[in-house]
Amino acid sequence: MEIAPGAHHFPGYFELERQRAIVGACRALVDGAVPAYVPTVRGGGKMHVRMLCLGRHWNGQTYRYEPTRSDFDQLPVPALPASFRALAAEIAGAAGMVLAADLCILNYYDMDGRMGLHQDKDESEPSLAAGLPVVSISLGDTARFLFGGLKRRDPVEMILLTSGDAFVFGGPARLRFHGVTKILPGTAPAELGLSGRFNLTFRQYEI
Ligand SMILES: O=C(O)CCC(=O)C(=O)O
Repeated sequence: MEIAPGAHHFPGYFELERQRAIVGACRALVDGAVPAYVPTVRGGGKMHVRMLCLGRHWNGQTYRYEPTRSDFDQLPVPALPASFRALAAEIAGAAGMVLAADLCILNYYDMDGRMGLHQDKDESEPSLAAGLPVVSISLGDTARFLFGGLKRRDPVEMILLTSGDAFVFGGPARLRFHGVTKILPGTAPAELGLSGRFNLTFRQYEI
């Protein structure tokens, strides 16, 4: 479903078994040797998610990507699993786009999780100029996702992202503002045994 030029929502893209496999991988990663953490951003505020970057680390102080978590614990960023990279390519292809993801931001939202309206614009200039898409996968509790325009004050559309949904924004939609206002507790499929929500966003820094 193309909701705007370059923006595609795929409700229920992943059936339950695939969701379960991805959730298992996410759980192992966020509680792994290099665990997810709550970033402190510029100005000192804490984000309302637990974040783990794969492939490249997004530094919440500099808003730049780097190989080690220099804003937190100095650990090297874990690799982006090949299976994750393949998921991103598959979904981008379903939207008629190409993505060789070299990084993923994996966020866990608890029932109070949220993310303010923002643009994803910290990838390289050539990547942004080419409109290489952001590919997003939602698992677990439903999120109220806001999708706006190219200016912060443009009108926003509210979209419910439920477990198994994929969302892609590239080309003319690549720099649209977006955010998450609310997690709807208890809405995850019981079979996942997950309270809260995982969201994976794949991006390609390098062209
Ligand atoms: O959780 C979501 O659906 C959006 C995540 C997001 O905006 C981001 O990681 O930049």
